[in-house]
Amino acid sequence: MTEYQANEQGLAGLKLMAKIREFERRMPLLSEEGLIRGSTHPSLGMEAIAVGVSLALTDKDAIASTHRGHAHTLAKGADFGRTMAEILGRKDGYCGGKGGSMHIGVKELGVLGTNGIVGAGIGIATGAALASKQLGDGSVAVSYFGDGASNQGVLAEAFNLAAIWKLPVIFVLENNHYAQSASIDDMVAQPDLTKRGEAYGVPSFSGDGMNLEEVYGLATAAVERARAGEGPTLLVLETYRYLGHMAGDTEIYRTKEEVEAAKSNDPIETLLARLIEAGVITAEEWETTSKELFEEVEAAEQFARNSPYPDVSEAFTDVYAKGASA
Ligand SMILES: Cc1ncc(C[n+]2csc(CCOP(=O)(O)OP(=O)(O)O)c2C)c(N)n1
Repeated sequence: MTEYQANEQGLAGLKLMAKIREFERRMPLLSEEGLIRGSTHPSLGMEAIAVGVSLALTDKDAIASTHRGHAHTLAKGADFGRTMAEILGRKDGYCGGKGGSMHIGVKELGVLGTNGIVGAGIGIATGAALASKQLGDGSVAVSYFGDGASNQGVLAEAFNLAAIWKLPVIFVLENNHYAQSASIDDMVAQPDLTKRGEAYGVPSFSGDGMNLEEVYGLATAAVERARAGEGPTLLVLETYRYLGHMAGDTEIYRTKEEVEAAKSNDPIETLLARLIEAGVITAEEWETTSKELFEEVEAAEQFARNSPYPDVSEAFTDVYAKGASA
């Protein structure tokens, strides 16, 4: 039993993970209903990374997310209703419904955007860290990216610049072992991905991405290093996505047994068991609490459903920066 998991902070993390999971569980259902245009990429099973990293950050810190970025955005403090509205393309969404699932930005929370271009956030976060260093505002930037994205060329340039300039950036590699249908075993010859960081002089650590406390501990240390001017850190976190890559994924590239085995190490269930054992919450109390959390997500969904679509006259507003010519 560890100190973090067995206290109120652990309970707050548990609640946030459960609420995010309920939010994400609804994605395929909303897609089936035809309410989501294009695809969404839920991250059930991967909640401990988003929550554990976010708990180590403040509103002033920035994150650059991925195509699988709802959890990162929500964990950073985004409103569940406005996030859902954005995914459904509604006016009350953070980008007026024009960004959708893969382009949600929340400036006031430092959410620089989920991103449909695999690997793009690596460069964006490194740029944000360069800005932080030049402004001297003490903020750090986090780039979340997958094992697939780790093969993108941008990683080499960003890691190198971040290391030589000692930029306050944390590279969070979510290793869920698949890039769409491609297994990491077929895509990477060197399975130890921390070597990617070490090759560029970026201190690199691996950890259990299904364990909230472990993620929080690694992220906290990386944030401290960054704020102290010591430069970038790479965190390679082992995780698994329970659902397919997106709605309609036939999942022929993995077995049901493999998915079930991964679920036996579920981040929510294991933390709940520890909190119960430590007397922080009882099973009955959790039943009531989780019902309340689900009701909050239901309210967020209703808020989004009731929000109108943006007017067609809005199609070109907020698309270019003021003063720029099209
Ligand atoms: C530059 C680019 N190449 C390819 C794609 C198509 N694509 C979308 S998601 C994805 C897999 C990404 O895998 P990974 O980085 O491991 O993230 P995960 O989906 O596992 O979270 C691919 C290849 C894309 N969106 N952008």
